[in-house]
Amino acid sequence: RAKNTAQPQSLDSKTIKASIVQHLHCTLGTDENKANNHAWWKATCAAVQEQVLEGLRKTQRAHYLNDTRAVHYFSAEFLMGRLMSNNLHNLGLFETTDQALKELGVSLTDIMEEEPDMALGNGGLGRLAACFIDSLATMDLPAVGYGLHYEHGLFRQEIKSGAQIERPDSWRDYGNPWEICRPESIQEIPLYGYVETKYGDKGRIQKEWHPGTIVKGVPWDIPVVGYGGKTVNVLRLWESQASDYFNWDVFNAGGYVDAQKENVQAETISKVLYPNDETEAGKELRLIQQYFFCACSLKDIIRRYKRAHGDNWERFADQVVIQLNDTHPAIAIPELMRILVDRAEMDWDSAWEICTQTFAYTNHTLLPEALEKWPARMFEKILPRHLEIIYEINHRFLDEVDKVWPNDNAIKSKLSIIEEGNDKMVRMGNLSVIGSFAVNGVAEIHSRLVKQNLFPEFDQLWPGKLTNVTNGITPRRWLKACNPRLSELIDSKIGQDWPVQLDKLQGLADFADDAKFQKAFMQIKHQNKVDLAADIKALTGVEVDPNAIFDVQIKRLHEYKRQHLNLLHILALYRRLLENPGYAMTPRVFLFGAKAAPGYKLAKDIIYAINKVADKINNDPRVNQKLKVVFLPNYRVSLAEKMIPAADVSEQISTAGKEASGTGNMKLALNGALTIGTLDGANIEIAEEVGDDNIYIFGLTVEEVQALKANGYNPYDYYYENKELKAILDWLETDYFTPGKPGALASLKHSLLDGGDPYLVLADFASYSDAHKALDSAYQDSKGWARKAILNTARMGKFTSDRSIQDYVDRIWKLSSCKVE
Ligand code: DL6
Repeated sequence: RAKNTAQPQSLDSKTIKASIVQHLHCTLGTDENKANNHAWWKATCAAVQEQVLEGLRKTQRAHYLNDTRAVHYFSAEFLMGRLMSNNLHNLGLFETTDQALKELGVSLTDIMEEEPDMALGNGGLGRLAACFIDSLATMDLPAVGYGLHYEHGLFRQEIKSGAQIERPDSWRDYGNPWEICRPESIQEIPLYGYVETKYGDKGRIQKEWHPGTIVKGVPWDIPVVGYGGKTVNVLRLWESQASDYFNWDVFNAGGYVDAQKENVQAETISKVLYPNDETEAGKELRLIQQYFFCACSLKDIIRRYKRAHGDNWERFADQVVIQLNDTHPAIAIPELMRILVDRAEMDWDSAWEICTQTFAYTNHTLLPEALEKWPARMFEKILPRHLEIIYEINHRFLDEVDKVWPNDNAIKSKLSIIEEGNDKMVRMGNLSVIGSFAVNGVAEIHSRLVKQNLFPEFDQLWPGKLTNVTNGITPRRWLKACNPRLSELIDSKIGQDWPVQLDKLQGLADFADDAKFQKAFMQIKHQNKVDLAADIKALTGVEVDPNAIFDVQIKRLHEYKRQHLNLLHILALYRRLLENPGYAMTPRVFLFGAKAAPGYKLAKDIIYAINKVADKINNDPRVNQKLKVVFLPNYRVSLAEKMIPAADVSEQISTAGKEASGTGNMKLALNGALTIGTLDGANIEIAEEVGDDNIYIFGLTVEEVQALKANGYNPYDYYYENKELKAILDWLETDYFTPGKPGALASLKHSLLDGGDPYLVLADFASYSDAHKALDSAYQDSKGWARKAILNTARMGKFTSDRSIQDYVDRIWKLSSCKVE
C-alpha cells in the first residue's frame, strides 16, 4: 500500500519572512507600509510558490527519468477551493509562515480570506476530483489532472428578498498566483468541416478530416502539492484562444472586425462552466468544451509519450491510463481512435485494443436526466469524423452482441451507442462502457445499482468489468486544515500520522468515554460554533446561539436531495411550538447552504421558501429562542470549511437509490457531526463503520422505494392520513410566510401532491420526524452525545481519499509510486 509517512519539510520563519518581503518589493512593487491584505496575500503566495515550483521540477524529473506509468484524470470539473492554506499545510510551512507574518504585523487568517475560491466545478463530482489529485500527490503517484481553464467558474449566489440571484464568478480577475502558463505546450484543435474518403496504398481506405476551424488550446498548470511536500503533480487546464493561423488569414484579407469575431468565438469555449449539476443541457458549446479539453489533453499525453518511446505505440497502454470522470470526457475514446487509425495509420483492431486498454470510466449518477446523450446531427456538424468512428465502434460491438444474444433486436437497441428515433442520439454512457476496460460506481449500493439496473447486460457480457470504488475525501483539507483545534487535540492523543494514515483515528475510540477528552472534544465543537455564529451574523445579520444544536444541510439544491423534507420538518417544529409553547425540544439552528441550477425553477422556489420561512421564524419571538433557520448565501468550498467543523448534525436525507455516494456526509462525520440520513449512497457504509448507535437512519430502503412506486404511490394518502403534514402543506398556500403574496410558496405543495412527489418526501416524513425526536433526546445526554461524536471521528478512517485512490491503483490503474527526493 502506497503510504506517505514523510514529515513535512521545514524552513525557518526568518527565511520565509525575507522571501515574503522580497516579493512584496520586487514582484508587487510595494512595501510593508503601503501593502494591504491583498498584497500581503500575493507576496506570501509568491514566497510559497517558490517552494512549490522546486518540488514540481524535482517531481517531473523523477517521473521522466523513471519513465513512469501515469494516470491521467480527465474531468470537466475540478472544484479546488482556496490553495494557500492547503499548500502551506502540505509543505509543512503553516506554523512557520503564520509566525513569519505575525512578526511582520500581518494575520495569516486575514490574508487567506483574500483568496477567491477556484470554483471550477458544480459540486460532488468536481470536489471529488480535487480530493483525488491531492491524494495522488500525497501517495507519490505519477498523475496529471486534465480539465478546462474556465474564465468564470460556478456563479456567485446572492440572495435578494429571499430569491437566488446569479452573478458571474471571477476567480482570476487580478491574476491567480498559483497558475503557470505554458505557451510551449500549446495545442491546435480542429472543429467542424467535412470528411474526405481517399484510397491509399493497397486499397486502404483513408479518411481525412478537413476542419472548418481551428482553435488554440493554451495550458495553465496548477501545481498540486502532496502532503509532506515531496511529490508535486500538475493539474493542467486548457484555455481556448483563436488560432493565429486563422486570425492572420482573415486579418490579411482586410477583415479586422471578422478576425476579432473569430477571437470571441474561440474564446467562448473556455469562457464559463455550465452550472448544471446532474443534468445536461444538450448544448453545442458544451460538446465543444468536452472535445476541446480531451483533444488538447490527448495531444499532450501523446507528445510526452513520443518523447520517450518515439513512434512505437506498443507500450502506450502500459504507460498511459486515462480515467474518465463521468461521461463528460467520453469523446476522448473516438478521438484516440481517430489519432491511431487516421493519423498513425494503424489497423482498426490494434487501435481498438490500445484504446480499450487505456480508458476506465467512473459513473457518478443514475438519474436518467444526467445520462448524457448528444444528437447525432450535432456530432455530424461539429465532429463529423468522430461520428463515423462511433458508428464503426457500434457496428463492431453489435456484432459481438449478436453472438451472445442472436437475433435479439431488443437487447441490441438497448445496448447500442445510438438511440434510434426521429432525432438519433449518441449515448455517451454506452460508449464509455464499451470503450473502457473498467467501469466503477462510487459507493457499494450505487455500484450494485449500476450493475443491476443501469448496465445489467454489460455486466453479463463482461463479468468483472463493472466494479465499485467507494469515494473518499482528503483529511488534509477536511480535518487538518479546516479544523485546527480538533487536529491539535487528535495529535496530542494519537500522534501526527493520521492525515496520511486515517485508520489511526481508531485510537480515539479509547477516549470516547474519557470525561476529560469528551470535555475537550465538545469544547472545541463549541468554540467552532462560536466562530461560525460570528460569521453567520456578519453574512446574514441573524444571531444564533452556539448552545443550540447546529443542524447542517449543505449541498447542491435538488429535489432528490430533499431540502424540502428538511423544510417541512422545520415547519412541523414551528407549528408544534406555536400550538404548545412548552413543546420539549433542544434549541436548534437549521443551517442551509445550496446553489440551484439557474434554470431549475422548483429548486429556486425551494431556496425562496427556506428564506421566507427563515424570516418568519427568526423574527417570531414566540419561538425564536428555540428555533432559528439560516440560509447562508454563496455556498462554496471555503464556506464549507467554516460550517463543517461547527456542525452537530449532518443532514443526508436523499431518497434511497438517488444519491450515488455523497462526500459531504464523510466530511461532516469526520468532524464529529452525527448523521441523520437514509440508507443511500455512502451513508450505508458510514453506518457500518460508526455503528447503529451513532447514526440516525430513517426512511424507505431502495427496495421499499421500488415496491412503493411499483404499487402506485399516491402522495395524497399521506396528506390525508397525517394531520400535521396536511396542515403544513396547506400553510404553504397561505400568505403567512409571504405577507400580501398568497400562494408564493404553493409550487412546493403542488410538486408534492399534484406533481406526484417523485422523490417520496411525504412517504418519508413521519419516519424523518421520529428520527429527529430520537436525535433531540440523545443530545440531552451530553456525555452520551460526546461519545457518539467522538466515535464518528474515530471511525471514519475508511473514507480518506487515499483509500479510494489505493483501490483504483490496485484494481484498475495498476500504478507504482515514484519517490521524489
Ligand atoms: O462521486 C462524486 C459525487 C457523488 O458523491 C454524488 O453522490 C453524486 O451526485 C455526484 N454526481 C454528479 C453527477 N454529475 N454528473 N453527471 O455530480 O458525484
